[in-house]
Amino acid sequence: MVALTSMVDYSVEEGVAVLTLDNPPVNALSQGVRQGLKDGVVKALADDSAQAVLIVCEGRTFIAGADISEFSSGPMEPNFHEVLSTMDNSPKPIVAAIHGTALGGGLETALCCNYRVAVASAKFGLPEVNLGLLPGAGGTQRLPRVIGVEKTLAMVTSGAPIGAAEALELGLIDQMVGDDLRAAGLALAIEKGAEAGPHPRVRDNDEKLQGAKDNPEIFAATRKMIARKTRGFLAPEYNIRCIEAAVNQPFDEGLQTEGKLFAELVTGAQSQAQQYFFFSERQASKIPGIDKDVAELPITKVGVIGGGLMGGGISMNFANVGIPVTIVETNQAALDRGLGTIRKNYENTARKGRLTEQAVEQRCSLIQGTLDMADLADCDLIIEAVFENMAVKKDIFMRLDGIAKAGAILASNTSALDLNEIASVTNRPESVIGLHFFSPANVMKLLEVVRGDKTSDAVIKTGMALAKRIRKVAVLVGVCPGFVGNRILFMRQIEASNLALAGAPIEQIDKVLFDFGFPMGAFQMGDLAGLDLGWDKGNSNPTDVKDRLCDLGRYGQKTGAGYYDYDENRMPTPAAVTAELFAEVAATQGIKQKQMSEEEILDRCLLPMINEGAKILDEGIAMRASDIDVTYVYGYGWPVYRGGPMHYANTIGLDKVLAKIRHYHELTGDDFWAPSPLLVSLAEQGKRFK
Ligand code: 3H9
Repeated sequence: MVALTSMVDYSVEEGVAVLTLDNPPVNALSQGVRQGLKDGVVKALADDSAQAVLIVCEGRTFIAGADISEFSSGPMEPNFHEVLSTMDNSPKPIVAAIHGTALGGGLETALCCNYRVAVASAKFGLPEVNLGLLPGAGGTQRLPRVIGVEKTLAMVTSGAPIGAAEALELGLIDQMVGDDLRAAGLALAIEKGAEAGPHPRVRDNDEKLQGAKDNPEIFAATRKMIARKTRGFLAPEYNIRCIEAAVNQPFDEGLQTEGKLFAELVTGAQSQAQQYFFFSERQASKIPGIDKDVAELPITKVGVIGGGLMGGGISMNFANVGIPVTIVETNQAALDRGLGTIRKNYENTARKGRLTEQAVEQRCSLIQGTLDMADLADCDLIIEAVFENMAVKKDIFMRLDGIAKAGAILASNTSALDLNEIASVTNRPESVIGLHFFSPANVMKLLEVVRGDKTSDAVIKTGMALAKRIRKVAVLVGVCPGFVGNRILFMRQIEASNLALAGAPIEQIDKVLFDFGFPMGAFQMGDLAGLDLGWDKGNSNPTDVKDRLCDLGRYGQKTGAGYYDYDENRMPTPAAVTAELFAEVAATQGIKQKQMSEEEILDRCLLPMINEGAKILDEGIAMRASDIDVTYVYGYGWPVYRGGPMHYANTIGLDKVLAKIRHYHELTGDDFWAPSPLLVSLAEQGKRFK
């Protein structure tokens, strides 16, 4: 065995040059892997004792793609195209032996091999679109030649991988093999090495392109199908253009088109934001200061208090991964309603073909209901998910303290209340944690894990690990009103109302936010959440338009009217009454209404969020700026191609952000606009949020 580089070994076994890649954790195509692959193939071609080449990977996976961390450091030799071209032009057959995931550049590498074998659990995909990119090493030209244009379009625009069985059916792999992948790969390489060439090359076979040549409408159909989901993103469209090039241009020209479009994307702001976000998401799960020897607590049974929309959604997360749940309600009717809604949700998913009938039954059977809190005595984790009222929550935690077994975790789903106060009524504040799910809890990916003053490390570690188990992305935050997500959101909602008072129609404000990339604007979001949330009936504030709307029975979407009027399909139209109320309140406060530019609206909605984010960082409520960004993308629909509020601020430049905030501070004289000391200090030093 010869080490070609620190990441690639070369050996000859039974007439086959075996290139063994070892670049943990995912065998990304770092410089040492590219160099080793290229040198290995060149060496094998000159090696008379080798008649074929086998590429196989150590560790948990085949190559999972280009090394994303190298994109920002500029090109390093050897160029990946050069490596692939050496492979493509090899007269000796090359076999790829695949386990784990062959993703992005990994699949592109496999596509430059003459033969591919894989274990049954292997997955294949071109997920570059999720990084704001396209497969830039021939993937868009080669994959449609193997699996056809339609399937390729689906894969490159969604980024979703396919399994080995489907890959075999589509012709992407030649054989699905048993657990001894290396031996199976070697056997095929020995067999092919004995055959006279030339060996099949993907680039030479255009047969599967013919369908799309005859039916070019499939491109328009794809664009139409993904339009809503990919609004604002550049990469999906660029991927489609590359597949069009594969169909309409000769192979080498298609490669050039792909290269040109890749270069545009990789240096663009969207991909930079998405690459940043890829690492931010992974960083969020790392908690400095917790000893790695701290053991996680076992969670095998969960209790949920409250079977409403939130409690039901939370319960589904656990049932989905096979953890039994007991829901507690205060009366049978509420319990039946809650369990019924859960079943209906599962059945809807089954109707869309995403769940089998059997799975529906299995998941429903994991969710039991009770009216007796004492039934939670054997639960490892109990999550309280009742409405936001401190007295009610304290009462529940006091009772739970007497019921739950020793060591059980007591969690609150509060979205804004003081977790320490809740914990204080128990004799085990170290076992109390916040698990703030976002609505709908069975769909939204974010979980704010709230660390109380006394929460133990083991409980925090368990909370973070549990999130991963139920397929959520967790962000650890400290205690303050609204934690990270809602505290920042409050700022935007306040300023959106100020803008409406100052004369901007709410539909203009919402449109500016929608065009920025949010799924909906501030007022539509208010209507969705319900305007009566936090409204003190009979005690309305006459200068608060939200309260005034509630007085009129306009609680939001659920009553068919809120800031907007809604039709039976929940489509909003502007309501005269809302504009009149804003004008009336503005008049009583001496505010002169005027027209507003889109730029001013956007600045005034987003800058307070950034400023609050800086305060949150300064106070240590969030550990990192990137955690705030993860919260915003997964919890509040901040467009991932803009990275999150803190990344967005960095891209504008903190000096410019500060100048604008100071401008509004001076103009209004309102403390609301007082710049965060951290922002001031970073901006003055020419630094960025970290
Ligand atoms: C590409 O290939 C472009 C080409 O077309 C070429 C053009 C010229 N690079 O996710 P995990 C790290 S673009 C660098 O927690 P899992 C990750 O940061 C690429 N690092 O594990 C983490 O580090 P840490 C196309 C990478 O088991 C650790 O590995 N490919 C890369 O849940 C473990 O990651 C993709 O987009 C990378 N490519 O999931 C695939 N990948 O431990 C991206 C991972 O320090 N990767 N890391 O936090 C994935 O989807 C998942 O990582 C994977 C494993 C499914 C592979």
